[in-house]
Amino acid sequence: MSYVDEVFEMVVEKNPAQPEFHQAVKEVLDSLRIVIEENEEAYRKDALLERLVTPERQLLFRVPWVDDKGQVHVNNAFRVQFNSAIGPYKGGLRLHPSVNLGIIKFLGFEQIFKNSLTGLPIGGGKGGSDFDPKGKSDREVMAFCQSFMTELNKYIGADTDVPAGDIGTGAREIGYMFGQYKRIRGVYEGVLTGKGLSYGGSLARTEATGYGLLYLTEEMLKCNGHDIAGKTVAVSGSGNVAIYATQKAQQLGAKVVTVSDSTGWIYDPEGIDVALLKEVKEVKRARLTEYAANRPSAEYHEGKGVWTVKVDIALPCATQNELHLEDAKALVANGVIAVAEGANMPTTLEATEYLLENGVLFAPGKAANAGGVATSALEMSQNSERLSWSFEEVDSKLKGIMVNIFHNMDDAAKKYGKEGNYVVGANIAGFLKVVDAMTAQGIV
Ligand code: NDP
Ligand code: 2IT
Repeated sequence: MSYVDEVFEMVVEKNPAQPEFHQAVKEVLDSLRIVIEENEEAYRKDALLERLVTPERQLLFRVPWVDDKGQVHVNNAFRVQFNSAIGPYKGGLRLHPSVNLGIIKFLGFEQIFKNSLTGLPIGGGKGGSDFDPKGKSDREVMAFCQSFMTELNKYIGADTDVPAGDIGTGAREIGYMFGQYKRIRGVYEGVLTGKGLSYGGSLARTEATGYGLLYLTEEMLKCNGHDIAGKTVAVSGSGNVAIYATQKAQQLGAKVVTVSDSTGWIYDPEGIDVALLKEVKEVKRARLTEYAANRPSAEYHEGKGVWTVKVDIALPCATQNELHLEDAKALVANGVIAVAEGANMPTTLEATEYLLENGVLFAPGKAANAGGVATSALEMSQNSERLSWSFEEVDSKLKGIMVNIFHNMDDAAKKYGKEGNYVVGANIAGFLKVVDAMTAQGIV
C-alpha cells in the first residue's frame, strides 16, 4: 500500500467518528501524492505524514457559566494546537452548537496549509465550543467568554498561540475574551486578533476575509481571460465573510444576487443592498426575513437554494459541506465560470471533483479565504511594534498577499503537471514550506 493510503487508513482508524477531519486529510493527502511519491523513503523514515496529521497538542475542557435566570450551563470547549513548525499556532475560535473535536481538528488541519500559503510566520491551530451565542443576552455571552478564557488563558499567548474569530465569534466575543485574558494574566499583549480598533485591532481585519476572497477571485478570473466586472454572483451565508465578500464584489462591478442563513435565503435580482444587510445582521442580529421585509426587490425562500440561481460566480461563505454534488451540477448546468470558497471546506469532495471535471475555475478555501488570517498576522505585527497602520496600507498588503497566493498555487499546479487544478496547487504550495521547516527542526 502507498504511504499516503497507509497514513489515511491510520487517520480513520485512530480518529473514529470524525468525518470532517477525515475529509480534510483525504483532500490534502490525495493532492500531495505526487510530491510524497518523489520523497517516499525519507518521509516514511521520518514519519513525516504521521506527524503532520497528528496535532501537537489537543486541549479539551468544560466551560460552566450562569444564565440570566441563574441556571448553570456546561459547554464543551476545545483548542487544537496542530502545527507550530513555521510560527505560533494561529486560528479562530468557533462558537456553534455543532462544534465537536472532529470539526475543530479539520479546521486546525486546514489552517496549517492556509497559514503557510499566506507567506507569514504563523502555525496552525483552531478552537471553539458548542456554546450557541444565538438568542443569548450580551451578559450571557460575556459570562461564557469569561469562563472560557479562564481556562484557555493558560495555553495561549502572543508568542505561543493567538486565537481569533470564526463562526459565532465576532468583535463582541473577542472583546470579552481579551478583557478576561488581560485581567487574569496581567499582560496587555496581542494574544487575540480581530480586536476592536480602540484596543489593538487592525483596520481592515473585519473586511479582510471577504475582501481577500474577491482579490483572489479577481486575479484567478483575470489570469483565465475573464473580467469580474459585470458578472453575476451567488453568495451563501450572511455573516462576516459573506457581508464583506458581497461588498467587495459589488465594488469590483459584479452583482451579488443571493445571501443565506441557516433558515433561508434571499434572491435579490437588483443586487444585495449591503448597508441593509449589515443593519440586519451586524446591528440587529436578526434573520434574513427582516432583510426581505425592508427590500421590495428581494424574495425570501425557506431552506437551501442559492446554488439553483443562474450565476457566473459562486462564493460559498457559510459553513462546511454546504455545496453538494447536486448543487455543483445545477451550477454547471447554469454555466458557472468560477467557484471560490469563502468558508472552510464548503464544497464536498464529490462536488469539487465534478466542478474540476467540468472546467470550472475552483479556488479552495485554504487559499481563497486566507485573507482573514493573513490580516490577523498583520495585526500581530502592528501589536508587536506598537503601531497601527492605515486602512489603505493594510488593504494593499492584503491584496498583494492574495495575488501572491493565487500565483503560488497556480505555479505549483503547473510545476507538478496539474495546470489549472488549484486544489492540488494550494495543497502542495502550503505543504512544502511546512515540511521544510519540520525537517529542519528535527524530530519534535
Ligand atoms: P459568521 O458567524 O459571521 O457567519 C456564519 C454564516 O453562515 C451565518 O450566515 C450563518 O447563518 C451561516 N451558517 C453557519 N453555520 C451554518 C450551518 N450549519 N448551516 C447553514 N448556515 C450556517 O461566520 P463567518 O462569516 O466568520 O464564517 C463563515 C465561514 O468562513 C466559516 O466556514 C469560517 O470557518 C470561514 N472563515 C472565516 C474567517 C473569518 O475571518 N471570520 C476566515 C476564514 C474562513 P446563521 O446566522 O443562521 O447561523
Ligand atoms: O478560518 C480562518 O482562517 C479564520 N477563522 C481566521 C483565523 C485568524 O486567526 O484570523
